[in-house]
Amino acid sequence: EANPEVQTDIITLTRFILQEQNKVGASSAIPTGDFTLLLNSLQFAFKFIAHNIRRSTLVNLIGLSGTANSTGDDQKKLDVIGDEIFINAMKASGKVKLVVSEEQEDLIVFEGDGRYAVVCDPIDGSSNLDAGVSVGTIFGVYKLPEGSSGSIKDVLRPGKEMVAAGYTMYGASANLVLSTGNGCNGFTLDDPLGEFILTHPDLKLPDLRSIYSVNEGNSSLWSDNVKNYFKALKFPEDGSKPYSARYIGSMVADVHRTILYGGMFAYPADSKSKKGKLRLLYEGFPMAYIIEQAGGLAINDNGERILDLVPTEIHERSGVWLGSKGEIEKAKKYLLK
Ligand code: AHM
Ligand code: MG
Repeated sequence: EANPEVQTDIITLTRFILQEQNKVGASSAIPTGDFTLLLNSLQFAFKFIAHNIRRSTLVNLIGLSGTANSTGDDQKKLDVIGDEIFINAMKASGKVKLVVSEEQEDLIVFEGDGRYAVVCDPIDGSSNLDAGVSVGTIFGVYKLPEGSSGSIKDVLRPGKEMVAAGYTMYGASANLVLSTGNGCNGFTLDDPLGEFILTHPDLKLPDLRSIYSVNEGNSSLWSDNVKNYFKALKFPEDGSKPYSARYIGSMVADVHRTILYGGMFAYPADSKSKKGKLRLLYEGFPMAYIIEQAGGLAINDNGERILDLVPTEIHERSGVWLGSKGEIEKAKKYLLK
């Protein structure tokens, strides 16, 4: 008799992607075999980075007791390790022509005939690493235009042209949230099995939720519109309950919570960071893509749709406002006042 406690027919990431491709058919921007291989390399990078983050505390402890190395040094290493793991995995896939990484000043072009461009922040939120707080890898995938042999123009394109985007959050478990433009799905890494398992099919954010997520320490630097919006959440004029504040300081973790619980997340431009802090190409675009696919909205400080923006350089910054549809519509009213 089958044991009812053991699921014997689980949907792994690879199985899920194959199923999706059978649904969409060959007309998809993503040829079946190529994307499966690219995704395999992405999965491998996430597992490898997760593994290094998990053991980093132990490695640091050993280092501290035996050597003079400061923890800061070791943690810096993790940023570099994450970057190297990601780039090597993309190169090894044979399907990627170029990579843009937050950790690399210039784009990296590979030999060979890969037809994809991958943009990434290998370990986002790394200031949180020392405290064991969740961090994540953010990524987006473009298909190279016909005839391109790989140049910067292939990634200076609007985010809506991405064929896939997502992130992996390294928290209590490694959680991958992925979209190939056909909704948004969440997978959890089963460590001993070494597979990402579909645990959150067809993720959708609630349309409204009274949670705001922003670095309020910057509030004296905000524009009046931004100040007024957050003030209205805390001191509602209609006598309704004030909003709850939640801010982790890791974009991936703050966005992940926003997808699961609803609410809004923002990193606006301010008088010190005149263009905002977050990067458009590999932070703003992938997160906006995921949020829209989950039924939410993502705009910049001018109320423009983030996915319509066209970066003029690979490390360009942008104000970011994303989350539940109703909450971002409300924010937009204040931004455009
Ligand atoms: P990083 O790419 O250098 O890690 O910076 C990005 C991070 C985001 O994860 C997070 O939303 C933001 O910076 C937090 O910034 P702050 O410490 O100014 O609130
Ligand atoms: Mg980052």
